[in-house]
Amino acid sequence: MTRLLYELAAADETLRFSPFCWRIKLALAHKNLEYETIPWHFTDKAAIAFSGGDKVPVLVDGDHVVSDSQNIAAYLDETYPNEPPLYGDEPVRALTNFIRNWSERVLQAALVPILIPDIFPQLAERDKAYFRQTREARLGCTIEELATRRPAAIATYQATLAPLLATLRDQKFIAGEAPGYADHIVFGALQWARLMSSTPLVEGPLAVWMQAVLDTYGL
Ligand SMILES: N[C@@H](CCC(=O)N[C@@H](CS)C(=O)NCC(=O)O)C(=O)O
Repeated sequence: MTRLLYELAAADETLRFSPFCWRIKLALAHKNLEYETIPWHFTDKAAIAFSGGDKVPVLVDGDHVVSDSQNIAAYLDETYPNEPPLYGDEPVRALTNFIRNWSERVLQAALVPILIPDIFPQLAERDKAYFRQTREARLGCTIEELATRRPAAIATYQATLAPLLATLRDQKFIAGEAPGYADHIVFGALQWARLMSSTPLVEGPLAVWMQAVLDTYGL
């Protein structure tokens, strides 16, 4: 059986930059599950219509089709209980949920104004008009206006890193001695930054931690 993961790609299809897809790739590695990826572009909605959604990640695991990273993580824990847990039991599940909300609503939100202008030129040509229209509508300004605010956006992003940096001074991983799903989630956000930013955003202890996560899984 081939396990398939539909994953967001740039014009260069080796550039896979979705924070949500990265967390699932690490989750699959954590679960010792092999998979193949299918590069997907923002406007390839028809290619994932079978999932009932219009976003990636989408996991096809035999007869099971699961979309949304949250659903996929829950599915993996339910389906592969003998592999290391992602969410696991309370209170890890509850604390990981806090990390997910922080990562999406604070960290990723701080990265959006920095990365949108950097992502745009790297997209496949067929995605560019869609990306501009949807992101400008969401942000209420043009991509070019956003780019002029980069220094302030970087200062905000740096400030959001304080709790993460303090945590990684005390412990090797967010989940403790070994990476857990909380690490996968935050890794995904910073991998998005690392891959797409035109200036370095992930350095020092953060880069060391990211490498330690990758090394754990032999990636
Ligand atoms: N809540 C979803 C979010 C997934 C998501 O936003 N994926 C983005 C790529 S990072 C996407 O597919 N966007 C398609 C679009 O904007 O049209 C999850 O956790 O999987």
